[in-house]
Amino acid sequence: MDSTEIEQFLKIKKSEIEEQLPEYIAKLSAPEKLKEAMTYSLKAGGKRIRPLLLLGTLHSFGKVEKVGLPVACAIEMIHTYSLIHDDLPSMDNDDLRRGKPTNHKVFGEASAILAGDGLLTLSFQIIADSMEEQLSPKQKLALISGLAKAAGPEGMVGGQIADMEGEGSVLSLKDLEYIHIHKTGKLLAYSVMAGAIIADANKEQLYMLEQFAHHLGLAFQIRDDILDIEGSEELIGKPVGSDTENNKNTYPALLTIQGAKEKLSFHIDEAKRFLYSVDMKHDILNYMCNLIASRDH
Ligand code: GRG
Repeated sequence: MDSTEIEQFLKIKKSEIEEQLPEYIAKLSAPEKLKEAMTYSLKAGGKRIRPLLLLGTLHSFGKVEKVGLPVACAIEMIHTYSLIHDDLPSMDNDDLRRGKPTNHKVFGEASAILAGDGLLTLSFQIIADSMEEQLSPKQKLALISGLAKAAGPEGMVGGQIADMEGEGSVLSLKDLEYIHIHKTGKLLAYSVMAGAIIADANKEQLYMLEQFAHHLGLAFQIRDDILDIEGSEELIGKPVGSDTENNKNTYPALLTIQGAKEKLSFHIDEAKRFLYSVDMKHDILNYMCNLIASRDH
């Protein structure tokens, strides 16, 4: 596919994901206020990069993408829950997310916590209940266990607490990498791995894609760090330390912006090296690498 066709593919898949997400909530037999709070954040926008990675991986293996839609939606639900909880007064205490009032600003703190809890648990229900015919019990178990690992204490939740604990002190690159890999990288990497599991990839392909996804996840977070501070011209060229505006540890803080950009290119190059070692189509995932490296939001 050329780049126009890839953009079209991603646009179509994004709207399929966005149509499907609220449908899962609408059919729940649950209190309306909870459903409203869950739907509010699911419909609040976002790039949908994780579900698109899953569907892109399925395309790479020549599989019908539709079979991956439930797991793609489950991943986006976990991501949305993490953003709702991250915005809470006890965490980042943010009023706005994607330009809209945060969940707790609209529905109150207790309801926002429950909306997050609802999205987290519903994601597993969706995978367990879906695709009776297309997936073997072994594949379903691998998908469920992989998602729990990526999102839970060994993944995103572990990364989030390490991030909180590191606030206020200057971390080593190794500690910062732990945070990045776990807080953001694991769920992003799972999105690729879930596509590979659904496509019934073999052991070697799974290994190569795991390496690909690991580097892609790090690149995604480094780009996020760069975007956070790129506006502050005076910071360019010198370490910005952990005493920056929001007192957070970032790659530019440790390595300067230039150093962070070099790390970003390194991880993108490594991601592509592993991607091209897998015998499959590469066009969409290669395009998504470039998108992640150069994204401006
Ligand atoms: C609260 C358990 C728990 C975890 C929170 C994901 C996370 C962990 C916190 C979000 C804070 C943050 C800005 C992390 C940096 C990278 C990141 C995950 C950005 C948001 O993801 P995008 O860019 O967001 O995919 P959109 O809005 O496009 O969905």
